[in-house]
Amino acid sequence: MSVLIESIETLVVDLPTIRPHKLSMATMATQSMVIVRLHCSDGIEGLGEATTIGGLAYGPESPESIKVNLDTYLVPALVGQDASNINMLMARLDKISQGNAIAKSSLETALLDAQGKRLGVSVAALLGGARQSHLPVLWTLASGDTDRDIEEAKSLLAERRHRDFKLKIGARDVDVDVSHVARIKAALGDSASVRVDVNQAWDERTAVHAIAALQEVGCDLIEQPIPARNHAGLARLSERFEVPILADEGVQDCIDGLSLIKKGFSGAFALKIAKSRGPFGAQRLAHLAGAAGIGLYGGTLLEGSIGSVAALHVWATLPEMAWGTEMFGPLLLTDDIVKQPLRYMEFGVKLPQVPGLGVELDEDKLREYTRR
Ligand code: MUC
Ligand code: MG
Repeated sequence: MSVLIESIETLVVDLPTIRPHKLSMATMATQSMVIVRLHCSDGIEGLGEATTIGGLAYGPESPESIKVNLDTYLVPALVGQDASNINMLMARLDKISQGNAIAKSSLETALLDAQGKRLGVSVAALLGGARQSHLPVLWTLASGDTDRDIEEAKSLLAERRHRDFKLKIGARDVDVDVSHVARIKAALGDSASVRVDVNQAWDERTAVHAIAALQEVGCDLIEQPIPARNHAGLARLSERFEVPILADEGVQDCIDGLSLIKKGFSGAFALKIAKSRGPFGAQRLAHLAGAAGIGLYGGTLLEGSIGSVAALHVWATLPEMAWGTEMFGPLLLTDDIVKQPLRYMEFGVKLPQVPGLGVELDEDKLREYTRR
């Protein structure tokens, strides 16, 4: 007998960040996540998360638009359908909606969580099996203050919580940014990897000048220095410099991946389940990158525990990623809406080994932080 999707609830949850998180396009003091609760006729509930950054400053989807699109279009297309055929359900969603990758990712995640619980296996097992149970996790230094960033990094290194650090730059003059990076790298030395994320803030000319200087001060990786759609420019920068270029906003899915590869891009790809409309799309992009010899990085849209653990299940199925992961989102928030937070240790995080995603909602906390 088939199991049907009975209802799907969507909630906007606002959680404060532990400190201001300054990116080139926005400063975050709160993270707003759309939480999906998918109820099936066998009594099983699947959880998913649709999260973006800085309202509309980062991309075309906001938490509010995601919720409206889910409630008005995507959820009605799934209610009453067989919950166990995820490929059919995702094809159904693609037929009625162009794009909306973040919203679709939350639904695919919830379907996988429910199916894993139903079959008694983890989401990683459903996706072919985990090859790793502990994954490295980077931390982003983005307080906006160099001394505070150095202090933060030193204490995280001492705790053995993180040893790779990403610095958010691009909002200030290049010279100011370069000296910020140089001071942090000099303070941490070889004990840490220091990388930057420009979030598209430069044009190609500025990038050429800035990357040369960043390479000089010991920066290990340059993420999305120029606008997302300038694939030819990303390819040129990757050829010009020894320091690798990481495509993030520029590589949402396999179509972008193919375009970059065809143009000769030789850097690395940041995978995000939300960009690729869910775990399966992220896996497909990873396989494309593997075929082209492109290194991988497990990226985040600063999701909370549900979105972060969903991505970890995917990353665990892949060969070890050249640049590790940045699934630190829950640690940037003052509280959590799940009962058992993820376990961060030894410069990484443990993959839960229980059926589904391995997280359970704390109903009191969920009520407390749900937007009314
Ligand atoms: C991004 O563009 O990479 C990931 C970590 C972080 O601090 O911001 C995000 C988004
Ligand atoms: Mg990025």
